Amino acid sequence: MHEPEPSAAVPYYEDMAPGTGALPPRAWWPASDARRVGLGGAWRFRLSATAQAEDDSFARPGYDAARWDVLPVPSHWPLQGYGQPAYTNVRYPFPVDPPYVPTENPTGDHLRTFDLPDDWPGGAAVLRFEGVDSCARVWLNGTELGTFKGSRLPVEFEVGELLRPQQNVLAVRVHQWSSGSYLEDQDMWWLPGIFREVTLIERPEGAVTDFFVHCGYDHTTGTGTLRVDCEPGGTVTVPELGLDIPTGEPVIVPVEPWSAELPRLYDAELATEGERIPLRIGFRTVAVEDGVLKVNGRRIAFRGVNRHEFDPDHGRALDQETMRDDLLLMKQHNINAVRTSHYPPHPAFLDLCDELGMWVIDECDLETHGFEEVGWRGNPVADERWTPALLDRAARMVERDKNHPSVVMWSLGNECGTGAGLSAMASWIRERDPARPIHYEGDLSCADVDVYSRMYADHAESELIGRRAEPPLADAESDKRRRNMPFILCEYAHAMGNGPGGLAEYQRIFDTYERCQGGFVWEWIDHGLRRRTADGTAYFAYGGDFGEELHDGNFVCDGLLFPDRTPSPGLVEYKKVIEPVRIAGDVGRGQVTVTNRHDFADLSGLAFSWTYEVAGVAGDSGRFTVPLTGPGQSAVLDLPPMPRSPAEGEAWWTVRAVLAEDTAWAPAGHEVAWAQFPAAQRGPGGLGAADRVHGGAPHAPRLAEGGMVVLGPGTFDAATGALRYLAGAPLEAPRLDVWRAPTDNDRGMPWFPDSQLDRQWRESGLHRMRHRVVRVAVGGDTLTVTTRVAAAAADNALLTVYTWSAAGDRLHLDVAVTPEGEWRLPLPRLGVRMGLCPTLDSVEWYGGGPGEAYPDSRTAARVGRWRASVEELQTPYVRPQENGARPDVRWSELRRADGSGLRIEGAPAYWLTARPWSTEALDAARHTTDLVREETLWVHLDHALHGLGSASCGPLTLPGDRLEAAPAAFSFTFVPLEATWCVPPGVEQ
Ligand code: IPT
Repeated sequence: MHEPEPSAAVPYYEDMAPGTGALPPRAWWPASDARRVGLGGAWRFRLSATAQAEDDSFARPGYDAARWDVLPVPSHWPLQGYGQPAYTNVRYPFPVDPPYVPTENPTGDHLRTFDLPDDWPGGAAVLRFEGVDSCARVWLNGTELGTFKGSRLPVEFEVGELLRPQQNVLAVRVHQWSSGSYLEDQDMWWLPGIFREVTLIERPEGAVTDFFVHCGYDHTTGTGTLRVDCEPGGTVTVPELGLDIPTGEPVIVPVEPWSAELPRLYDAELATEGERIPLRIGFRTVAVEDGVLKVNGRRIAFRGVNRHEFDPDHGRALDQETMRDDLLLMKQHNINAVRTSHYPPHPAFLDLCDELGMWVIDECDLETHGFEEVGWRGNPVADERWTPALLDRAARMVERDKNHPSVVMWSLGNECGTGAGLSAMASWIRERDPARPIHYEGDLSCADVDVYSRMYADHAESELIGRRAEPPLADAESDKRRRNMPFILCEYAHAMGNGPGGLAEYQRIFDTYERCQGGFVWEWIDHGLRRRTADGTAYFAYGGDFGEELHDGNFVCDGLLFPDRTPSPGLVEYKKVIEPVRIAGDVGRGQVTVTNRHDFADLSGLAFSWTYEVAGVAGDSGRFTVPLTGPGQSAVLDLPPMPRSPAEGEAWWTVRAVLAEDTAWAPAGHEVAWAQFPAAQRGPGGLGAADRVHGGAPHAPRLAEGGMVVLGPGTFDAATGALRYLAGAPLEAPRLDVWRAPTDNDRGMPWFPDSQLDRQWRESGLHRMRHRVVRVAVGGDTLTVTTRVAAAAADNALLTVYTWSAAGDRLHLDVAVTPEGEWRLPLPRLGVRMGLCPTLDSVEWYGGGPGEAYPDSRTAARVGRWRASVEELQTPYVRPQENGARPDVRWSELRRADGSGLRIEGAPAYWLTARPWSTEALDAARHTTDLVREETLWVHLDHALHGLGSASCGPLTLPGDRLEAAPAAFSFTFVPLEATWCVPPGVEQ
């Protein structure tokens, strides 16, 4: 696989060839009875600014590195205080001049000595690197072993002859930039270093050189086939199946199959003369049949994510616990598939996928996206001089990962355009492993692949593809082939900032069309790097925070998890949208239909229960007995009779499906799916009798001294009509508000001006609306304030009439909005904003919760009585932006620690947002630490919000979730909960 020595003219780090001196690639196994020595830990380290600043004398035994620094291995040196990380998405951070790299080429010399354990047997041994970014040259005891590239791929060198019992000197020179960098233009931080383990592995006489477990499952007979090819030959035992067979010989036995849902593994052992290797075998067959991707004879549906390896402190140097945490979080959120974007993950991750159950598309460490910037001129995948490097990468991935049942597809790489190099990779892979389909997204002709894969295709196009009715390719043959392929969205629903919106609509398409076999949300986790302000407060840094000359800002923070692995509202929404059980209530019939949307599992692992809630308070509850319900089947369950008359309030059924027993990924009781449906509807806007606090007799407005109008608990400015005091407490009057701190999705795509709502909104002045008081009218029982809300330089406006009335201690506001003139853009929001006293810190509401929701991301919100502090209502998007809305709020109560406060009822129900800083401050902030508590609690009571969409890299907000300017009317009732509900400091009562 590896090429001979590079020509003298080009240094090894610029040679297109993959490297020198390495052993042929082979399978990875986590353990065997051969000895291993981990070489991680404290190494000596020296950083140079260029590749050739230092000679190689440091590699010789006896070199004194006592004055060098100490660096942990594995690590990325820019995250250990040497140089800086840098982020670009598509653009190379150096001139596109392949295969040459800048003279400024940070180069880290790594050095350590080690002794062999006393009982080290001698003989052959290999030195293995799991991942070094991006190019290394290695010496052991002064002898050069070779050079290599391919950052996320392993490499091994034979070292047995060079080892000594003590004081072995291992020297590794790592260059940040190499010819390999042209092949590694993934959208992520540029982070050099020895970032995965270095291990010394004994290779006894007769040890396994390599092995390939071929395992299939025949769903028509219920049998598995097993053949383990091994060099040298040996035996395979599978005690549970009573198997003890020679390698190379196939057997057929009845087995339970492996799937991501039921990850059945059989413990086995491979033994050759010199080595015993524990194996875990999963029987499954992957095939594309009749235009559908099937495993074990059944269509599967990906509910996936793209996973980069990331940790906010360690970059791509992940420990095993973090890998497991990722998978547990995925399983707990109903995710069943991972695309390893855009490189093979740490091999231990795939072991965990086998064990816990996950469909994996294993992607090669290859992306040349930056060539798009130069019209794809010089693209390595279209230049045969690079083909050996591409084949080397394909082989190192396939050989390493070929024994994992979880890996169901190979992916050639990401965003490389098209070229013969990709075809060469595909042919090699097909030949080596015909049992797995091949994926690559970047070639619309699908010449080399088995599935039609796209990224960010919008809903309408995905639906068309689902019908196999997409516009034809020019070449009829290719068109026919492609039209008969399964369709997946290898990236969709860009999870940047607040979003993605529109997940449920995608899921409907996946559930409707057999051809649409799901997709992979972009992406799993925000790659924000943890940094601290001068006073020690932590925040997450993104592109541009390290003085990069070129960067792509916070486009690196587009995950379903925050950098510290806290689930974002987007993940909670995704969990609900992809839940593997659909529960639908039919109150008329008194029944619930439960549909099993698993592909393999029946429902016996789940326990189903109901609760009956009135006005958000849980009443009776009970359990259902669910008959055996296979994948794709439904069961109809009977609801109990309605427990009580729902007269006292709005009544709801909640039906939940939870794990019946502990699993490897969550304890018994973990909620998998749920549904709510109303038992009866009461009162306007869902307000039941019990939800309303009764007022007394109506008040008439009266003029008071100081130019004020008093109406019940409200005191107004007679000239402007603004509410100045409520039950004696001053406030910022509620008034129309249409602005929000634009989300990343509002900002849209730099390359697509139509997607840039933020810019369009600002151009039309929605962030600087002025309120002209047209008329203040006091009459009868009401105070009516008519205003015209408009932006400078614009002639369109929102005519807004506030009508105030009062009864007892209740102050009531009706708002009527009428657009005037031409409104081409959707409104960010439509509601009122008011400023209250900041000590109102505790919020209780009856409505949707517990988390935030927006019009096109609200399936996870359930109706109930929820409670949160103001701080807990904030969602800390890495780049601050609109967040925190709670939907369908019938009433909310904001209270101080002493229990006094304000109750706000809505008719109809409203969106509640409360934050300790203004929209303007949120809009201006770049990092979470820019937000400082103000002396005002800003409360937004919105009648409507514009949806989120996922236009930061994908479809705009769908038409049904756009907030078009249109006449609207909505009401609020304000009820002070104590006479002294909010007294600002220094104000006498
Ligand atoms: C696509 C990339 O494949 C992925 O790595 C990431 O950059 C994602 O977009 C956006 O975050 S490419 C895009 C230009 C469609």
